[in-house]
Amino acid sequence: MQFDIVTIFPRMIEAGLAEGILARAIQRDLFRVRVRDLRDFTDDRHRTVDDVPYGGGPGMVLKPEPLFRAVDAIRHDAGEPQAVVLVSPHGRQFTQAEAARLASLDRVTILCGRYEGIDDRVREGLATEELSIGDYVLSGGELPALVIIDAVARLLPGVVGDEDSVAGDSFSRGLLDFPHFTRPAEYKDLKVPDVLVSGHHGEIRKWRKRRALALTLSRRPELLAGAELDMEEQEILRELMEEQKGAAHGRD
Ligand code: 9D3
Repeated sequence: MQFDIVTIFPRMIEAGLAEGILARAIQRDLFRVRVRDLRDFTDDRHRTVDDVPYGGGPGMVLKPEPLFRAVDAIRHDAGEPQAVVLVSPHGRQFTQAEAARLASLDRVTILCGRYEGIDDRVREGLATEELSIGDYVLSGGELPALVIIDAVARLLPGVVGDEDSVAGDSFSRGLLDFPHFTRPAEYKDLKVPDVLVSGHHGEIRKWRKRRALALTLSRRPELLAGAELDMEEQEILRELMEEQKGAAHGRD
């Protein structure tokens, strides 16, 4: 898989890919990221990427021509991208399902905005989709692009060493994770649950299921609608919901 990223801050993208699992995967050529500096596609001496908005108002708007030319260069070097993602606060919310969809493609281009906005013809005539990473205001699209690359790359074969850990990932299964512990078994009066220390693998598996389900039920109950639960998990969930009901009655 290859990502092509268009940005006025290439070093922000490079810095985000220089450490950890993603850096290692790139070194091993498990996926590629080519970062394009938007200013390389300007045609004036000052390498101008923005201009004042038509109709007036505060702030500057990214000009369309450098972005169209950057994607032309990507097409020329690597062929037609299967997705041209405009990262923008107006986009559809990026989720684990969107990550899985993008991970099935082999060429994804991401356009990062800055300033107050981007000339809307980029959305209309260049991007194939628009994605947001959540409802908060950031200074630009570079961090969202890194978030998308990270979530997508983790789904590519070999990127995360332990495939089981990807399959078991909270949002892949549609549940929050169970609590984790390591040694020592007791620290500052805080104890690791006995069952985990016991070595009874059947009991441990069941405890983890119960804790993952209980946490999901209390913090993110809406996730349960889409979760894939085995028979044992369905049974545990019924028990937890009964306990909750019991507690609710006890309150009044
Ligand atoms: C002052 C301009 N803003 C009005 C509230 C609009 C605006 C434009 C551009 C706000 C933020 C940005 C920069 N953000 C992104 O490009 C962005 C983003 C985000 O801010 N939050 C969540 N996901 C994303 S994806 C791209």
